[in-house]
Amino acid sequence: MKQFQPLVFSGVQPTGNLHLGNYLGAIRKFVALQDKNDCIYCVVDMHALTAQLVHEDLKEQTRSIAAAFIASGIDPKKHIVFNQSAVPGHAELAWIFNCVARIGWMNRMTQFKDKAGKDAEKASLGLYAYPSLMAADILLYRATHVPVGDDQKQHLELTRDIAQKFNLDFADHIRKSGEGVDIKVGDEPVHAYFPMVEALIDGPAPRVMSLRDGTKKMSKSDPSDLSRINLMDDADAISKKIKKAKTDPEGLPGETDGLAGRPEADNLVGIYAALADTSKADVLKEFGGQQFSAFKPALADLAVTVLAPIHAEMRRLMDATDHIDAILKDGGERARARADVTLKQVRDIVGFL
Ligand code: AQP
Repeated sequence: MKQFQPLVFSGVQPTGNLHLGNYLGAIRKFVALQDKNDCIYCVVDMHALTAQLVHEDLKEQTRSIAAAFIASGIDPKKHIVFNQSAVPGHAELAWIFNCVARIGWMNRMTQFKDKAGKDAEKASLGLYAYPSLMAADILLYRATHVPVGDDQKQHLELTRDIAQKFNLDFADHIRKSGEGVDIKVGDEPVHAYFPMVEALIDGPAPRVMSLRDGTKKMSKSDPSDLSRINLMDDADAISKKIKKAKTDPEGLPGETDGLAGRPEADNLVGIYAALADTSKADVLKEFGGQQFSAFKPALADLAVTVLAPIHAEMRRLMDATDHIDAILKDGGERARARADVTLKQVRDIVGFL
């Protein structure tokens, strides 16, 4: 019986300095998945235009994300690393998905509401349609698994909705094309062209929060640099930011229940657990009962140990522009070859002559 080939796909926007949230929520998972999976990792430069049209240096930012992927350990020979705009199929499939997706679905997207702010009328149409392009990014390769941070969960659900509607609306055409796969959605058998993607959002820090406010996501666009640890921060900056991180007056609890209602403490313990590749419960076994004055230096040391080699390699790669460009060009060609197969079949299914 025909099945979807397992394939991991994910992307990162070249919209500023990568931070610890991007690393723990996404890039580190990309690295872990590459041993046992076929993976495609994309610098989503077309998405970068959605919230801000003109960038100081989008090309340089694009290279820096590719450098971060490689410095973190992604093997661009074994897998594909490329920038989205190198494969025109992303835009073409996104158009078809714009016609599949319903306005009501888009209106529910919380990221649009957050990013558009109070004056949504002035937001770009691109920002509104962002999730449709994201669905196209993933489904252009008929990817089955998507490692992302928790903030992308809703967009992944929308990707499944788009795939499901496409599969049902074009069911007869898919059958005729001979390219469909029999799957089950819940208990329902469906003859699908696009798989139901699975979001990989696990680990102790699926949503890393701001160091200044434990209720806000750590984000590139936060005006306060003290709110995040950037991958390009040196050891001194990392230690300073962790030292200044907001906490509450209590010490660390012995068990995870004691983190409830303490967002800053929960965040720092989660970061430690993720960096040490352990659980929050194990971190609290070690540090429970101690004050933040003892925990913060240990966290800073750990963060520096993990991030310093990545930082150094990123710096080296950022000076080797030709090397990064060659990796992206090669990845773009390989991605395009795969995308063209899907596009040819989708055009046939949709009925384009
Ligand atoms: N705070 C976070 N915790 C865990 N994961 C996160 N990600 C982002 N922030 C966190 C994950 O990083 C991947 C790439 O994100 P992106 O750059 O494509 O978009 P984003 O989610 O919009 O990232 P930022 O940093 O918040 O940027 P701005 O400020 O520009 O909006 C995704 O997998 C995301 O889940």
